[in-house]
Amino acid sequence: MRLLVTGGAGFIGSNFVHQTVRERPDVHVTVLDALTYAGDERSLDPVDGKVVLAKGDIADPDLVDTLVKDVDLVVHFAAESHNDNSLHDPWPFVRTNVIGTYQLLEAVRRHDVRFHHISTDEVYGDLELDDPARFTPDTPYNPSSPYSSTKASSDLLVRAWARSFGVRATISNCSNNYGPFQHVEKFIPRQITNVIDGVRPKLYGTGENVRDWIHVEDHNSAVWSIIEKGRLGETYLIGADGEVDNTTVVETILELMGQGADAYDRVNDRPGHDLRYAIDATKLRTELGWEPRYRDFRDGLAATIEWYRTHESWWRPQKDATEARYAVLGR
Ligand code: NAD
Ligand code: TDX
Repeated sequence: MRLLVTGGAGFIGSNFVHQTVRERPDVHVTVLDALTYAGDERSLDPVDGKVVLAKGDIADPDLVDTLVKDVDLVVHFAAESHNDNSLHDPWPFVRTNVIGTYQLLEAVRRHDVRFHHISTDEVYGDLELDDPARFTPDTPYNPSSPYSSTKASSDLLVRAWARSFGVRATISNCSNNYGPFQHVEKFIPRQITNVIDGVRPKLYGTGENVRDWIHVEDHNSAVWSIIEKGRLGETYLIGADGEVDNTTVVETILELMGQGADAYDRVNDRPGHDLRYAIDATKLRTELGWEPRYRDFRDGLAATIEWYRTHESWWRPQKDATEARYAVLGR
C-alpha cells in the first residue's frame, strides 16, 4: 500500500509514521509537511531512510495533486493545532485547516483515493464539569475557538465530499493526546520542560478544566482500526476514558518530578476556555473491536517525563521562542 501522511513531521503524525513503519512493513510512506514552527524533520529520525519527506503546503493544489495521484490512501493530520495561537492570529488556521483540507479533498476526488481525516473532540464545544454526559457521534457541532471552528469546518467539508461526490472517506474525532514528540507549547510538555528548567508550571484560570487524555500510540492504533475496518462516510470518536482536571495533571507532574504538589503558579485564563471534554468511544470499541493499551495515565505521564528528560536536544531549540510568545499573552 502507498500511503501519504500529511503533517507527518508533527506530534501525532510522526508517531503515526513510526508506528506504521514498525508494524506494517508492506506500507510505503510519504510524508507531506510544510515544516512550520510545529513540524520538525528530526521527529522522523527514528524512521530515517524508510519514508520519503516532501516539504510543502497542503494548500498548494499542484503539489497536492502530484503526490495524491500516486497513492492509495491519504491520512490527513496536517493542521494548525494550538488554540492559544488561534486566538492571537486565526488566519493560518483558516488557510491550512479549511483551504488545505479542501485542496486534499479535491485531489482525492479526482484520483479516487481513500481519505482518512484526523479531527478533534473540540468540534463539539464543551461540557459542564458536573454533567454526566460525554460526546457521541450524535452530539451537535458547537466549536468555541478559531482553531476548533476551522476543524469543524474541515469535518463538514469531508462529510459533504463523501456524500455528494462519493469520496471514500472516514473521520475520527479524538480527545487530548500526550506522549513523545509533542511541541513544548502544549500543556503537558510545557510543564515538564518548565520543571526541568527550574520554572514553576503555569495553570490557566481555576485549573478545574477537564481534558480526556489518551496516549498518542492509542490514538494511532485506533486510526489504523478505522482505516482497515471502518465504514466509509462514518465518523468515529476516539477516547480512552482518561478524564483528568488540569490541576491534577500539574500536581502529578510535580510529584513525579520530585517537586512539591503546590509548586505551580496560576496565570491568566484562556479567553473562551472550554470547560470539559469527554469522549464516549462505544462505537469504536463495539463496531471495530478497538481497545487502548495505555490504561494508566500516571504511568504514561512518567514515561513521557522520562522522554523529555532524555530528549532535551529535540525540544530545547523551541523552548525560548515558545515562552516568549506566552509572555506576550501574560500566560
Ligand atoms: P502539530 O501542530 O504537532 O503538527 C501539525 C503538523 O502539520 C506540523 O508538522 C506542521 O508542520 C504541519 N503543517 C501545518 N500546516 C501545514 C500546511 N499548510 N501544509 C503542510 N503541513 C502543515 O499537531 P498535532 O498535535 O500532531 O495534531 C495533528 C492533528 O491531530 C491535527 O489535525 C489536530 O487537529 C488533530 N488532533 C490533535 C489532538 C492533540 O491532542 N494534539 C487531539 C485531537 C486531534
Ligand atoms: O500552560 C498551559 N496551562 C494550562 O493550564 C497550557 C499550554 C494549557 N493549559 C490548559 C488549557 C487546557 O485546558 O491545559 C489544557 C490543555 O491545553 P492544550 O495543551 O493547549 O490543549 P487543548 O486546548 O485542550 O487542545 C488540545 O487537544 C485537542 C490540542 O492542542 C488540540 O490540537 C486538540 O484538538
